[in-house]
Amino acid sequence: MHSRNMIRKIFAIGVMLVVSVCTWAAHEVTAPQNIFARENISLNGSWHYFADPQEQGYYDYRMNPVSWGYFLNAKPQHPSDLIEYDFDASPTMQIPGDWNTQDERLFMYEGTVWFLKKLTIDNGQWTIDNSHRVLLYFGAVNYEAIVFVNGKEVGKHIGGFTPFCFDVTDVLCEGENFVVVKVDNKRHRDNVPTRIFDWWNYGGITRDVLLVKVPETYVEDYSLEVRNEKGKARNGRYREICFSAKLNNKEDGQQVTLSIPELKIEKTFTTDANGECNSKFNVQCSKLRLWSPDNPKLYSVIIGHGEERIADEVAFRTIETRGKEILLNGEPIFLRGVCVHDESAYSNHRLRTAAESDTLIAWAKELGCNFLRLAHYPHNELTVREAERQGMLLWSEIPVYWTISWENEDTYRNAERQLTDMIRRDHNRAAIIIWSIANETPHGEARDRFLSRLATQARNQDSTRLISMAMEVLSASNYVNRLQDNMNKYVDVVSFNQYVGWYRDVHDAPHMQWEIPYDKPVIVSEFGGGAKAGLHGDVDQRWTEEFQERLYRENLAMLEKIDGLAGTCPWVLKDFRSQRRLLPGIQDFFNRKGLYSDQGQRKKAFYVLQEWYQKR
Ligand code: GCB
Repeated sequence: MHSRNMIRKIFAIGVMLVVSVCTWAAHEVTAPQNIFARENISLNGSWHYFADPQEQGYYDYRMNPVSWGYFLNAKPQHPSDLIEYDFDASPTMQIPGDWNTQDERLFMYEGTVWFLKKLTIDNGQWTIDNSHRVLLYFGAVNYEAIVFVNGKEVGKHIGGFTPFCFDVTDVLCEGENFVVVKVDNKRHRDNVPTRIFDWWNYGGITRDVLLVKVPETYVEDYSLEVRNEKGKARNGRYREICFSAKLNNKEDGQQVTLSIPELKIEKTFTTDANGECNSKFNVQCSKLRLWSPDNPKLYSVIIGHGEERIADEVAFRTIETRGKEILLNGEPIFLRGVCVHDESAYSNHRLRTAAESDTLIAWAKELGCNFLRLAHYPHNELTVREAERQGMLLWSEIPVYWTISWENEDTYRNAERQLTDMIRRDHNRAAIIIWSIANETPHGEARDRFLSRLATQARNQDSTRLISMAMEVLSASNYVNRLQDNMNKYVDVVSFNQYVGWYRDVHDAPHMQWEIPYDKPVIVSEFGGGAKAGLHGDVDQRWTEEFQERLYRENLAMLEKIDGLAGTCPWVLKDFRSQRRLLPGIQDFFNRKGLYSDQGQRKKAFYVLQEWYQKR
């Protein structure tokens, strides 16, 4: 064994010599706002891969990390050389994409898979000079990613649904380069989410990969928000627009420009010693069209700094609560919602394209929705942008789900990082009105400490949106349900999940009473039951469309009576894959609570909800 390791080490040194023409100083950087608007080369497409269940490309037989690991992409230099992997001879899969649905051997696989992509940097096509940086961006990798460029580790990331980025300027070479990613989606007790969750644990590089070229100093982040109407200015009522921008370097005296041609706004701001500018200006109400589901008005904006021109489309709207009401642009709104997972219709894989987002949004619109609960983790940015274009309000959530390790500080840090990255990516998306910090978590002191810290973070990072979480109701007596949660004081909207008719007898529905002792709007963030599309029978026969249809009738009649009901989000838009759903012939690894089947068949309950939403 020892001599084997020696031989490997010699190869490793050889490969390292080849790649050592580059100097290493790669590091993680904050993913820039609006990444797709930056100059970039897409690394999407076909990547070589192979599974490595024992992680022998990373650890030796004593479980110590090895220097000759598969990240070197080593090749035999001599016929007697021993190298037990070969990326080039291994199959390819499409990235972005999960491995479970691209290779049937990996359908249930949870472990390590190695990926390789080669890229050629042609200096004529893409000059890398001293005045620019090159960033390697991943939209999401589930769950742990260790990234190597030309054999050198550039960084590690945990968390399956948020973007991350490395500065790889000093690791890239002109000519041939290779990126290797070790992806591991094993579940662990202390992860976020933890070991158990009711959706498919899609592994892989599931969202876009880009090589991004930015100036040495660039606009890392910016935000545009509108405030409520203000008193009379000379030309009538006006609204305040707040603009802020932040450079990646703390450079003062830098000029940042903002242009909104349709509003005839051209402004220049100067950064302070933190490399930031924060400013406010007035726009007449009569000129500004606010965004709403009925009128999803977007404005083209351009943020400028030096040679940079970052084009975006932004919307202006306000969201707030008044007593038990939710106000959009100052007017009460009822949220006609539905929950959805980030999984494509028809082919049931981790969603990859805007067209796949469109299908889900179109299905929700058919149902009469103006609101989607993006469960239970940040969804693809494409969905958020499509929803905004199409006037769909959104709830966006982090996967603090069920039984997180509340006492573990690393688990907390992980959750907070996911929250921060979700907010950072999407804080310019007016469609998102609610940040949700958790789903169905068990009451207790440690959990309260954990969640109150998260809520405070969410509030500090974004004071312009509502905060909520899907809570659980406690039975006070047989038919009396009381929502009593210490987290009440941290949320703007009280939301809870309940499954009368599925996990509790449907005949209880007419007798149920809901005690919600808070002067806040209420959203029922989940209710529903399963049905296999096309299975018909008696209303008392579980899994039939008739059973689900009655369950919806009973639930809607029951929920209508809730004081302060401001929205409903039944579970769920379409049937989705879940390893928890085993019943052969019925579930076959699908949670069947969809109002649509995964193939788009509308179940009978769809029409019950559609009719109810038409009246709301
Ligand atoms: C819930 C969870 C959701 C599950 C659902 C179910 O309460 O929040 O993730 O999929 O119930 O189908 O049981």
